[in-house]
Amino acid sequence: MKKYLITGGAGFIGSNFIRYLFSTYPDIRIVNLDKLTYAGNLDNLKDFEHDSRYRFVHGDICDAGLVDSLMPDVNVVVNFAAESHVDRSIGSPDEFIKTDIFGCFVLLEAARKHGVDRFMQISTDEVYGSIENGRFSETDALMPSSPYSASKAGADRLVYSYYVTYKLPVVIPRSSNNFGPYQFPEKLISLFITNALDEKALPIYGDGRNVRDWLYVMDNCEALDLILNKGRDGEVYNVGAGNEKMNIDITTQILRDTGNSEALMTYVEDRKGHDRRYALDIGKITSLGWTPRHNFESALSETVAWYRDNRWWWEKLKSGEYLEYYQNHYKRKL
Ligand code: NAD
Ligand code: TDX
Repeated sequence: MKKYLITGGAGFIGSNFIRYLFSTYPDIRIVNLDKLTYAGNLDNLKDFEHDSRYRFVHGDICDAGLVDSLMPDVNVVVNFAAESHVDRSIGSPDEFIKTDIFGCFVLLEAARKHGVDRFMQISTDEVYGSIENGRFSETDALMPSSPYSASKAGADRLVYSYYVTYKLPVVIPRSSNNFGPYQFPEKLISLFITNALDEKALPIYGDGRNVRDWLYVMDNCEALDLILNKGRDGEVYNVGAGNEKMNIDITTQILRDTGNSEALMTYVEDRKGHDRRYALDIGKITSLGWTPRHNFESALSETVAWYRDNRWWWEKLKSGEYLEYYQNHYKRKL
């Protein structure tokens, strides 16, 4: 039986992945280790709270004793735990270095000591840096440009080194920008949808023409599961959907779907070191048997509908520390 240690499972992608696993494989066990930072939220998995197949452990992946005590009971490790927001990494990088690099090291050491069948490190397309034309393939050089992406690149290569040096059976997916339900309202799509539903300004950085390849979180979950089961030891897999969109195009659809006018579009100071474009060659994962199944425009509309129907989930998140962060970062009131 597969017994997973999923770290960061109370966050956006981790919680969607746990939900996906339980609905796809009823006979599994999952231990979810999460520190519950501002981004971790037990509401994301409320329906599994009393499920005997599921155990939540409140703790830090940097805590070697705790991690070591969990490892004997699992045979698959999936590391989602990270500080994940580029803007926060520009303001205060410390936690990014601790969690994203050192935390990953702690997990690797315990996995090596106890032996696991699979160790999947959730990496990101941002490790390649920005690309004006063309697409990055898995063998391209890493040129990360924010403290966030640099810490993810460090972990990505550290994981690879455990394959080469210790033969730990690792796989490393590098996914593009995810969107969907349960995303903390600080990322472009979740922030803009929730602001638009409240008829608040949508703060667009710079000229709004930066490009990201948007991937619906459920498509990503299917890709991650395939990589976990069919990926070759030591290999990296790009995961993207080919949905290259400028930020202003996304903004326009969100305004349309929420019945708002373009008057909410507000141009603000650009992000420091703002990567212009991310684009991935996905030939490798496609030949493993995956293609994204969701159409971008309809998945975005469904996502807007989810946030409209689930105000209980996000309204309380946009208070307290969040308001302080928002005000300092955007230099404006929400
Ligand atoms: P998120 O910020 O929503 O969730 C991160 C989770 O990790 C939270 O539940 C948080 O409490 C937990 N966490 C943070 N520090 C921890 C620690 N020290 N110990 C234990 N738990 C800790 O992030 P997300 O958007 O779901 O991203 C998940 C992973 O996927 C990250 O590794 C991120 O780098 C990667 N990724 C994200 C995207 C994206 O578009 N969101 C794209 C590619 C890769
Ligand atoms: O308020 C905003 N205004 C704005 O114009 C925010 C939050 C973002 N943006 C722009 C910046 C980017 O060009 O939107 C684009 C997307 O920004 P984010 O949602 O912050 O995502 P990004 O910086 O691309 O990083 C994301 O994708 C890769 C995730 O946060 C990472 O965790 C993942 O690795």
